[in-house]
Amino acid sequence: MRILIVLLYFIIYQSSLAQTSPNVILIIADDMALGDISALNGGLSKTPNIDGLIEQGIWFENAYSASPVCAPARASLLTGLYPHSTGVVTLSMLKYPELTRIKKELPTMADIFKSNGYKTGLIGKWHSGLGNGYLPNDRGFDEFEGFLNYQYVPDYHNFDLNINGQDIHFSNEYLTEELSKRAIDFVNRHHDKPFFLHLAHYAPHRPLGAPEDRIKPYLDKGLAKETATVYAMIEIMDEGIGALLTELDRLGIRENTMIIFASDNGPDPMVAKRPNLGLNGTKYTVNEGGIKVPFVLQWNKLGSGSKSYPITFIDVLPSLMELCALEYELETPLDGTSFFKTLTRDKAIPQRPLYWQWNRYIPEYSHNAAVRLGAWKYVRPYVTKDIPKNVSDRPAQLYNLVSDPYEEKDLLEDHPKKAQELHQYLQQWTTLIESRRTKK
Ligand SMILES: [Ca+2]
Repeated sequence: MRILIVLLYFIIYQSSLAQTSPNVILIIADDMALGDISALNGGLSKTPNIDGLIEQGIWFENAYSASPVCAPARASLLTGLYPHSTGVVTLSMLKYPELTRIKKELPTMADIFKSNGYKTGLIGKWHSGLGNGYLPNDRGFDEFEGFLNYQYVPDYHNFDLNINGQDIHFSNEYLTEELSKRAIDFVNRHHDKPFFLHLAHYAPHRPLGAPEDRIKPYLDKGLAKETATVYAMIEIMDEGIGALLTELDRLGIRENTMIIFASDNGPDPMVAKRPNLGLNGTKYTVNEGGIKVPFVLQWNKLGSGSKSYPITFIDVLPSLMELCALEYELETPLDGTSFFKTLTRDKAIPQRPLYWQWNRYIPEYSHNAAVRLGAWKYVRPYVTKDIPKNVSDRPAQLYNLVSDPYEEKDLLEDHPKKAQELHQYLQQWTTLIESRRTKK
C-alpha cells in the first residue's frame, strides 16, 4: 500500500511539474572554465549570481559539453544529437558552410518549444549555420538579437548585432551588457505566456576586453592582465544574470521559470592561462579540461542538490522535453537520455557510453576521440590543429576518472581488456555516426 501511495505521489508530482509549462532560460557562456566559478576557485573570480544558482539549484558535478569546441557543441545542445549527426563538425561557417549548419530536416530545441506554444528567442551567439533557411529565425527562434559568427564582434565595445535579420552597429556599448539588457527586455515582453529564451553570451571568449576599472581589482590581486580581463568579463556577465533573475522576481515569474547555466567548452589555451581545478587539457581537446563544463539547473520546484552521474549536452533536449511536457514527433531518435526522473527521485541515469570527437574539417576519428563508460575513459589523443590527412598512430590512453580525475595515470597497459572493450565501443559509434553524418 505504501509503495502504491509513494508511486501515486510521484505520478501526481511529476505530472503537476509538467503541466505548468515552465518558462526556460538557457544561458551559455563561451569558453568559460569550471575553474572560473568563484564558488569553485576560492573567490579568485567574482560570480555571486552563478554561485547562487549552484547553491539553490541542481549542480551536475560531471557535466560535459558534446564537443571541445563551439559550433559542434551548440548544434548538439540544440538538437539532442551528437555533433556529427547534426551536420556541424567544424568551426568556420564561411570556409565550410556545409560542415557547419544544422541539417534542415532536424528540428531544433527552439522548433520544439515553438510548436508547443512557447515564444522563443535567441539572444547572443548563433554559430550553427549560414545561408537561406539556416539562420536562427529559420530554425525555430521567433526572435533573434545576436551575432551569427565572430566577424560580428571585432571588439567588445565595437560590434554588430543582427536584430531579426538586420545588422546594426554598436560602438558605445559593452557587448555583454547589451545582451543582458536585451534578455531582460525579452522576458518583460513575453512574461504573460510560456517562453524559451536562449541567452548565448560571448563572454569570456576572445577578443578579451572589459572596462579598465573592472579589470583593476583583479590586477590588484596580482593576477596577470589576461586573466584579470577574463575574470572581469565573467563578472559583468554574472551581474547581467543577477539583473535578469531580479527581473523575474519583479515580474512574479521566478517560481515558474527554469534556469540553466552552462559553458560550451573548456578554456581557450590561446588566451589567459588560468587554473581549471587541475583538469588536464583545454578547449580543442577531448581531455577533461576541454569538455567538462559548468552545468546547473535551477528551478524552485526541483529544490537543490548535486548529481554525480555524467551528463552531456545531448541529454538537455530530451530532459527539457520531459520537464516541460513538450510533444513532438521526432523522425530521428535523440542520442541523449532525459535526466528528468533523476531530479524527482533519487536515482541516476543508467550507465551508458558517452562519446566525443573533434578535428578541423571532415572528421578523422583516430584523432582527438574519447569514450567514457562509468569510471573509465579511453582517449585517442589530439594530434594537430591542422586538418588531419592520415590516421593517427599516437597510442591510445585509458584513465579511471574516479580515482584519477586529472587524467594523470595512463592505465592502458594494466587494463588491456577494458581498453579493448572501450576501443570497440568507439569503433561502433564511429561507424554509426559517420553513416548518419554522410546520409543525404
Ligand atoms: Ca566556445
